[in-house]
Amino acid sequence: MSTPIVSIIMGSDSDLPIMKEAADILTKFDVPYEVNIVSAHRTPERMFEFAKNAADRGIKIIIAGAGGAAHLPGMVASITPLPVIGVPVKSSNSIDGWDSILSILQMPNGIPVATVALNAAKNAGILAASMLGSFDLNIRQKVAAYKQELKEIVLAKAEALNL
Ligand code: RP5
Repeated sequence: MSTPIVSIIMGSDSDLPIMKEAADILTKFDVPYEVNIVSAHRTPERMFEFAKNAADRGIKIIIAGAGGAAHLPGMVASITPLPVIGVPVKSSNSIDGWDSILSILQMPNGIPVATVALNAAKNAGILAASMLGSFDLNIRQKVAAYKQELKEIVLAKAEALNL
């Protein structure tokens, strides 16, 4: 596989069933990615090393998912100059998901995290591909084709209603 340009990280392997959706859509777009577990609370030194080195390793965008007191995306964003897309995960320690959403969304001025909806790892992958597509025609065409697919699905459903 080619050198990864998107890094998908998550606080725990329990986030994987959700975060896998980011990997799956990046596979569809032929965007090389890596997947790893990096916990802000349980492995803070590992998180620091990851965030410090990601850009030098050739990573362009980080997708970070976490649940509950979801500090991973924001802390990684505070260390790396790369764009960070945050995925709030409704995890076993999450009250109702709002804790994860607000922990990732409500960043202080200066340290943004592009936060997608609860469990919306697929959208995080699409957003990452769209951002890369601004500079890579091949990826842009794949994202455009995907949107065309979505459009055709809706049009087919609308037509089916007009029997
Ligand atoms: C967060 O705590 C992780 O991102 C995960 O969503 C949640 C629960 O982790 P586990 O106890 O399942 O490992 O840090």
